[in-house]
Amino acid sequence: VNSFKIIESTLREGEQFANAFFDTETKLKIAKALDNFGVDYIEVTSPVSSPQSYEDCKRICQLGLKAKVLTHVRCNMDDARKAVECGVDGVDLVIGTSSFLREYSHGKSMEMIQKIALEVIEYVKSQGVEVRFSSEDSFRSDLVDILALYKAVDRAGVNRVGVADTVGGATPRMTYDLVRTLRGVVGCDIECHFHDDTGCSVANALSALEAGASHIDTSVLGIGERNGITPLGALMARMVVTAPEYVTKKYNLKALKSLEELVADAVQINIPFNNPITGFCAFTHKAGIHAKAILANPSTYEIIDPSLFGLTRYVSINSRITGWNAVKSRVEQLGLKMTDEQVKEVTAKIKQMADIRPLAIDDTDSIIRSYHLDVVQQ
Ligand code: HCA
Ligand code: CU
Repeated sequence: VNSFKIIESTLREGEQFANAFFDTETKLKIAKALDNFGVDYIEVTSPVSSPQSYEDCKRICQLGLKAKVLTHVRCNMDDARKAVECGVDGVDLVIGTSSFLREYSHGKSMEMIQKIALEVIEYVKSQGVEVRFSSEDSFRSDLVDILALYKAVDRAGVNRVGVADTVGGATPRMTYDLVRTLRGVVGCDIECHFHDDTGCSVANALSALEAGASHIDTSVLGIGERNGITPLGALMARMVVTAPEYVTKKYNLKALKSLEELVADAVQINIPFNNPITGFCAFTHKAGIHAKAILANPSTYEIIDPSLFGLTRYVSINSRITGWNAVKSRVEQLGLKMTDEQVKEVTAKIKQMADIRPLAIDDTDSIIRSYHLDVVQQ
């Protein structure tokens, strides 16, 4: 995989997050921040949802962003007309195709779905607007059914077809198989959307790309319906390793943290401690063995260079599992002079203290300073 596009859905899927309420000003701020980060597309809530959603969709279209603005609507003529009216660059059409959704949600047969889809696609295209067609709950839909449907919409000239793991039950292997098969059936681009109910949303995104998908849906911090979808930051972490040249050139990685803080703030959540890249300890090294190697060469225990994201690593010496090489580096940072023997001795003191209680950085620094005062300077 050496390239892919992001359909950023914080302003659509993200609005389905339990805590989300975006006023107009917040939406505009998020849209601009996403644009500054360099996402290819920004997907916003359907203008049919509410009068304010309609106004906001229009406003975002008028911002003149580099990113294309999409809205996400049900696959019917009324919704499609409203979407086009707002001035979007593209319309993402969606309809449920699993037997669950056909039976319990909209009640349409596959023949009906196809007929409506072709009509709506033709209309959107006739307006000079990009169009994507996606089945909802693709992984629990009948394979033969959806392949026939995708083939028909591809022939009708859609820009992309979409595969959605609406309930988050797909595995990387299932994803690979489905996308690979679909790749053999349609000529257009393939977009994928993965919910994270079973923790596979990032792995599935990579599998999809490996199988020939071109577009991945994300949201900032993964916010969305239930526990959300593929997080933008986690996907960046994955892809900066898989496709470093593409990712570092294309995206403004140094803006990731402030983008996440903006969204976290807007929906009143904290950035998770174990978040890829921006979690508070994502670049903290603790064990003595790790610290020694990291100080010699960061690649020993880091797959991602934090400086790519404008961040720095931190070597912790505040524990009983620290080692003298790490302590030596801290001694030097503090501008103190000690022999290796002395550093080893003060390391022993730190460990002794850390056996009794948790230490903060100030605690270890004062152990080092008082040792320096007492022993080194006599
Ligand atoms: C939903 C719709 C959707 C649509 C995905 C897509 C899903 O809220 O159920 O259009 O790509 O997860 O199926 O978000
Ligand atoms: Cu979704």
